[in-house]
Amino acid sequence: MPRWINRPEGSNWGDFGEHDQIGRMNLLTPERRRAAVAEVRDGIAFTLSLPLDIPTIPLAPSRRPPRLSAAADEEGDVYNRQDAGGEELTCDDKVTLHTQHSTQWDSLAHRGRAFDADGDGVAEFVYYNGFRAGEHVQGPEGCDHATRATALGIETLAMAGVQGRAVLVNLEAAFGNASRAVSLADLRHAMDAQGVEVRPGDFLLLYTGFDKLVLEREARGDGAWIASECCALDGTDEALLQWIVDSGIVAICSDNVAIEALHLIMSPQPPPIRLPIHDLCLFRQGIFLGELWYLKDLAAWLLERGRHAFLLTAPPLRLPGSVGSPLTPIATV
Ligand code: UVW
Repeated sequence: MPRWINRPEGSNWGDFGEHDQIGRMNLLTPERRRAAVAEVRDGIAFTLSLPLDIPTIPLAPSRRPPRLSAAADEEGDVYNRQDAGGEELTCDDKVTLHTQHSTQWDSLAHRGRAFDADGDGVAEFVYYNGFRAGEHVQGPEGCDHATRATALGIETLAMAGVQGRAVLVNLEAAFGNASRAVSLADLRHAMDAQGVEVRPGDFLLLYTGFDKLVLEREARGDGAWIASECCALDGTDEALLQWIVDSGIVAICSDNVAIEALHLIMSPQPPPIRLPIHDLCLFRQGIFLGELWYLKDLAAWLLERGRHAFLLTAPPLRLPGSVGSPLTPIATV
């Protein structure tokens, strides 16, 4: 039995194969990776991750900073443990890690919805390419609330070789860091002003200045609500959604919290699709989303030189069954 016979309007389900789990990442071909390497001119590398324990006060109630502790065996904690000779030491640790707390990839199992994929007249809960909640994305089960995405887990992205040409659009330079829902007209305005050329297979990075707000909040030590500050994409702009489809980009990554403006889910009467960019990208098109990246230094360097393209290397953890992953992306310019 095929998993689906109906696909959502505006989706590409099946275009990359019946069992595809990496969506638009399929557009990242060897030729495009070679072209990406040609963008490296100065050989300077930028680390695009926040420290993963930032924010110390979470931006989402279900997400917490990592908790490190010592690994243990029958003799107790393996931490500063002296070997038998007494001259050598060993440390092993373990971590409770909320995979989407800080700099992260969302996997394609991060957002799904009710849709009548099997055509029986009743909607069922499905993810990209018709993989089902409860069957392919399982959990929580058992006393430890174990979960597992047996399809669309983040390991599928890890195996895709996440390295290619990326372009950065500096929305902070174009519009400042006040709250703004960025339309296609806004995005085009910023891209034209900065000479940004987007090609199929590209990673689209949007710099908003939100990383600076996160770090300033850390320095102040408060939990001020900042999630709606700075630029974020306007998911209600149908022209913007169509541009994302037509552009051939494989991912959208930003220093902000959700890529898209959150006013929809915070309105008293949210529309049926509360996060339209997440719906388009993760559910319908298989376009990966990267959030809370640290882009400040790269954005400043590119702006100063009138550049926008570079080589991005950004694999997630190869953590089978996870629906998201922290990462330490590298931009090489
Ligand atoms: C939001 O916080 C709304 O986005 P995500 O779940 O993708 O982090």
